[in-house]
Amino acid sequence: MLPVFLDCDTGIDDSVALAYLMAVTADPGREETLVGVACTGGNVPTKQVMRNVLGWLTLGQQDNIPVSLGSPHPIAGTLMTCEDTHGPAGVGNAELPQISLPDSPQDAAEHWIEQSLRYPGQLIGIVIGPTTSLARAIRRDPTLPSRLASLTIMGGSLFHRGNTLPTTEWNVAVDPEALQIVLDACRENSLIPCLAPLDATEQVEMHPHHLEEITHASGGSRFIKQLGNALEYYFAFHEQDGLGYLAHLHDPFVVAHALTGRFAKRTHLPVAVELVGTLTRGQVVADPLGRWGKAPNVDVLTEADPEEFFAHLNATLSVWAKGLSAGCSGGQAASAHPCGYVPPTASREETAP
Ligand SMILES: [Ca+2]
Repeated sequence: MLPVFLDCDTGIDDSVALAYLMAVTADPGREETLVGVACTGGNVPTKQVMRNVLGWLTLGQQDNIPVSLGSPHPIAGTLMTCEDTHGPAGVGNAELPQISLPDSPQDAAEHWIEQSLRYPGQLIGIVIGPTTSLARAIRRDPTLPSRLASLTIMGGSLFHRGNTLPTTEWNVAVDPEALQIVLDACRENSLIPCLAPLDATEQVEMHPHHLEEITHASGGSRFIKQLGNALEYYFAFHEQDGLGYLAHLHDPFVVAHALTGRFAKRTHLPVAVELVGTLTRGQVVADPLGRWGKAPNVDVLTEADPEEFFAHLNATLSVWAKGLSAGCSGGQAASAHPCGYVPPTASREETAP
């Protein structure tokens, strides 16, 4: 078993990434297993991230996976969110089972520490939202990176325009200090994380035909229908942003690379986060010519192979979604849910709304 820990800010592309991880976990031919999900504020507020994660896990019949809640705020300042990109609830037009949050959810930073201690040297850590929760965990336990088998972070825009401000990518712009804390700790613990910037992830354009192919291959799966409802909102946002009727599928691409090492090339680079600039705060600055005199501290994703990735995503998602038991559809109260959802008693309890 290869334990995978996901930290996300769900989010439409996070939703696809979560579905991909559920599919991999359910596949007896794959060793990777999703052992926990940390919810970090970003695309939507932190509690809404958790509602979305619980909703998708329930719809995907994997509601036994432990889910934790991050801080409502980034390391510095106040949280910014982007409902214009991901929809009012963060999942576009998808209708998810409405799962009440537990009274006392596990803290996401504690969850990181706990899982790294449970699987020392084995845990595959993946962050597809701001690095707030991981940075908080590292502040409590600076040796945490030494216990990870690998760490992959979606973030930054190195030699490419930003998608938030002219030079900044969303995840880093939300919490610049957090990424610098993580990078510093990785250097101190001799861990070279993989950084997946927009340079690579924006090469991964999902077009409507990709979604149609997955929907068809899944035999009209209700899970994929809800995922499609989410993605159609994402297509429309990209079109409104002048990028065409398509969706940059950052997060599932990064997760698939983290698990397989495929679909992109890597290069070593020294990078650091701009924390001060009045126009560029949150920019990830790379030093390809070595002007800082510092050794490379990240493996950066460069050239992506989108079509190979989409073929893999289709094969992984459609087989799994087709096999989900019938009658599991979104938009229903958990108590009446036909998937057989039974609230766990340990870390996630049903509470009154
Ligand atoms: Ca995300």
